[in-house]
Amino acid sequence: MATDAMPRFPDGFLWGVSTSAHQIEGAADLREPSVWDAFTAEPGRVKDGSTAAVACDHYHRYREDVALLAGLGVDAYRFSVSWPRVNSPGGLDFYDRLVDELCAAGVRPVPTLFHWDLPADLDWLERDTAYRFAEYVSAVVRRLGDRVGTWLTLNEPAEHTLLGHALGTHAPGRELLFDALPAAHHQLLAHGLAVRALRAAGAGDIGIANSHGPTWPASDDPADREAAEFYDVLLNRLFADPLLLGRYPDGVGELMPGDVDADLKVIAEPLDRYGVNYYAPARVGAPRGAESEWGGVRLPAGLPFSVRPIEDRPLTDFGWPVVPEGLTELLTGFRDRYGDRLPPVVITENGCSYEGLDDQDRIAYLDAHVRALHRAVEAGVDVRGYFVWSLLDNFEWAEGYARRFGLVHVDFATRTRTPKASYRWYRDLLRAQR
Ligand code: IFM
Repeated sequence: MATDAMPRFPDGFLWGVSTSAHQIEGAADLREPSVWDAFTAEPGRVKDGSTAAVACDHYHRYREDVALLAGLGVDAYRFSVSWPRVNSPGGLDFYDRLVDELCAAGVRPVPTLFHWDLPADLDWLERDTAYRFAEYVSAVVRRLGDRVGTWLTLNEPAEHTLLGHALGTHAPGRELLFDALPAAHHQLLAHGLAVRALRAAGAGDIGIANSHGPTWPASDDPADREAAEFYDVLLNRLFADPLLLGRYPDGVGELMPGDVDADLKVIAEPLDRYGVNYYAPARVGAPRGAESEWGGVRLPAGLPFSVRPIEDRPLTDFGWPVVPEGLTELLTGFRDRYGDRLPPVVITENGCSYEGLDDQDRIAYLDAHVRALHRAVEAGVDVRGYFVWSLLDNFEWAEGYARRFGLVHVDFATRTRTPKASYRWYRDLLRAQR
């Protein structure tokens, strides 16, 4: 970890932490099922065989968690609203209580309206799901809009499409490869319809949380460069170009269903902020006729690219390379690519999985990434906030409880919360920034 003082961020910079409903709430008996409940019930889907039925039991312990946020001194808390819970009697009451508690603690609520827990009877391959999403969003903003000023529509539609619909390692477990693209289009359409619904209700500060990372060609060989460009289109541009430029990258629009040009007008509704979830870059080369590995996920041999290891870098417990300068590269690259079409950026997720209460590795990771973020600010990127993933250790999807991303340790037998060394480090960083 660097020992020199952390540089100051601009006045008004928003410091926060993130979580998501399915990963922390529990109280599954008090909501309708989501696609994740059905998925985790299938043997072998989640590595440790666990479910999120209780998770951190945040539903019952939210007051304790808001007290942890207040102790941390964050300006804002990014959580997600569970669509299946909102569909259940009394479901919105929970978010009403949570938002009241946050406001009383002086923490700005920043809800994400979809973080992968689709109601079990819905399907992103169906266009109608986008319209159902907008109805649900209208119900949420009607109830919470008097206290919530900042909204995020979707979390990481790229991963939800790739892992959930193309590769089948996440819910709903489909293995459609490129036939999964309609699920991406319908999520993007849902995003645009949600922006319209939020604006109609008077909301003024709207964004999305998209995951992005630089793509590094494995070599200068034209075949590696071409493969890396393909990957960049698939993971980055497919989800940013329609929002920011109002068009799909060349060759992609033809693969999408419906009246794509008309839909793009909805998808490109202007945004007030652009949320970026950053974890690591990817090194990508030409296919090698064999499986490759992407962040712990097996990629089939038939893809037009292969993901290669990033060597000579420390790895997190998840096996993800630690590359802080990738964040600076990503943000300056986005500024160059999208120019004044890029709204002010907020880092809506950044973090790492490590074991232990004295989590010096996490402190080093976060310290280096916050400095890398500052370099992007110095380079002229308009960055307005940074959210650590995550407040609590939680249900890490197909990994179950084996990956710990929290600033606060959760004992999953007792649900006892214990702040880690990184919690105190982040608290001290925020105090010094004030
Ligand atoms: O836990 C996830 C989160 O739900 C979405 N972004 C990445 C995190 C770490 O894998």
